[in-house]
Amino acid sequence: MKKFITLYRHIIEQERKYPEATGQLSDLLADIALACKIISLEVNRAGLIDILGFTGEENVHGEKVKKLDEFAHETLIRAMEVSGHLCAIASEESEDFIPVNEKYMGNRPMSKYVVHFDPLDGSSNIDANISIGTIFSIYKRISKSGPGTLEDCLQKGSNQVAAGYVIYGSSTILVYSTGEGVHGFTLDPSVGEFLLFYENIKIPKKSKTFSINEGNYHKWDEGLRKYIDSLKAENKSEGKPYSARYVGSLVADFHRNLLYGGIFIYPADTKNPNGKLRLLYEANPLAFICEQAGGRATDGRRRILDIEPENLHQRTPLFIGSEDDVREAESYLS
Ligand code: P6P
Repeated sequence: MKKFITLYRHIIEQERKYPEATGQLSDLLADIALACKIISLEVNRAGLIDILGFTGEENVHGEKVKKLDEFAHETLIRAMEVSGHLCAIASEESEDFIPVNEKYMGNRPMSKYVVHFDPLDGSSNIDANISIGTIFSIYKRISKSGPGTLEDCLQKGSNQVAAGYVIYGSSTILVYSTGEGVHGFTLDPSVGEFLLFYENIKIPKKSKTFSINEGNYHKWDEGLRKYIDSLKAENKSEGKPYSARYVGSLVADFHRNLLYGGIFIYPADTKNPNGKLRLLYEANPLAFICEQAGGRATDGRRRILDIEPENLHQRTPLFIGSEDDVREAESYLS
């Protein structure tokens, strides 16, 4: 019989491992989980009352409809900013970072956390009922007090204190890590609780699955073309050919590979010299999770978590998943 552990209970248990913990991080994670429950409701209703896509339409309640990703963005901000634990927020939906207003600082000497998030990655897929997700990343601030600064937001991924994602699919799954392993929860909508389904997730060291958009084949580095060709060639001793699995929704592809093994690649190419995915709120949080689960995440050369960010929305090539597969891919690249 599985242990009946809610997300909040699990977070508190994690916090108890640190006697000096103030409980702020636990509170923040609970706020994010609350926001994602609300987003899950809206995403699952979207197909029914067709609130998808366009700003300015009216929904059945006669309310001005926001795009789902704008809705997710605002829901996350409203859930977190009042906690008094944040000094700054950076979102895929916002050009600049959002310094959290002094009035929410509470009576604490300083609100010590910064959060990055992609509120609804892959939202263009929802019309086809393909899983989409929220990705988040949490840092401690660098500045001493007052509203957060850009410097607080531009930290390398190895400074993360926590990261996670939520997948809105056949069920709503939340996966997170505070540096003590990777843990997965499933939302039970009947009670509104995320229940533990997988503690200490470990990604297989080697896999038989690759995820990449082969439509871009002719835009890739020659070494990458050779690597992908090698995965498709018959080679029984190396367990090849691999299976190709590509949903086109980062959290869905990543989550499947995390559980079953696999390598996900969004490389640089002649059209996207730095790749398509964003460092701060896509690559870094997933790289943190992947390494905590025993996997590897690089840009083809450098460890993702070592990359010093220069701007909030900078892109990076991403090779992430089973360690042996990522290393093999790196060996083919010039
Ligand atoms: P492509 C979705 O738009 C997204 O940002 C990720 O979720 C996904 O992995 C990637 O883009 C898919 O990009 O170019 O293969 O359609």
